[in-house]
Amino acid sequence: MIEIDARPFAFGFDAEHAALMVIDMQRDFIEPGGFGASLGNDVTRLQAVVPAVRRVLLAWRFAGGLVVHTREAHRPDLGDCPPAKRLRGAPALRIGDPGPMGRVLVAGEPGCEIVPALAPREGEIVIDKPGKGAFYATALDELLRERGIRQLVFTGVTTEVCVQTSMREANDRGYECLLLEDGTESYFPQFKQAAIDMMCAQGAIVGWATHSNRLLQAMEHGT
Ligand code: C5J
Repeated sequence: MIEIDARPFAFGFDAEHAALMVIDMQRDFIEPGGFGASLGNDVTRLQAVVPAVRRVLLAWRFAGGLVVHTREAHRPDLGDCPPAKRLRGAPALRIGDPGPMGRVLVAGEPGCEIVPALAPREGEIVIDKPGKGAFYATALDELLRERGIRQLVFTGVTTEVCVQTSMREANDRGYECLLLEDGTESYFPQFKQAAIDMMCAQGAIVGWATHSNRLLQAMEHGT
């Protein structure tokens, strides 16, 4: 167990039983022409965290740890996309519509893929999830439990939507969750800050937050 300086207090990192979560680092959220942009968002904010996530991903792979990537991805027939989700709001492109990177958030389409800098490697778990949370309607919990995972280190986008929802789901299932503040981003800086503050409040009611350098230092030196 290694103590990592974190909010709201030190996180006891247990590398043997920890997995790295890379949430929805998909072209549809991060690149121009995708779902995020179709909702009127500035995607460059999200692009800025790719290097920090990559540094952690490479270190995690080097250490031989379990990596889990998620994608917000629907079946081509959209049978797993409730109308309440597809018809929400007035985006320029809805889920399933053809766009510059193929059908929006549909499995197998170019926009649904993870950005090349973070592309999954053989042996890493890739979870396609129809909801915002990584545990809803997926086999994630079983996959983690059968590998003895008890702690999850979170990176990815967006902080207050899929990252926060997944962290809350994980916390309710008994996992200890550590969020890397510089490895997550939102289209709205105030929402990122508020989401992290809320999750760390009340004695880490949902989890802990730290900077990726502190995790990397702990992984490298055990301090
Ligand atoms: C959103 C996500 N924001 N991955 N998805 O719709 O956060």
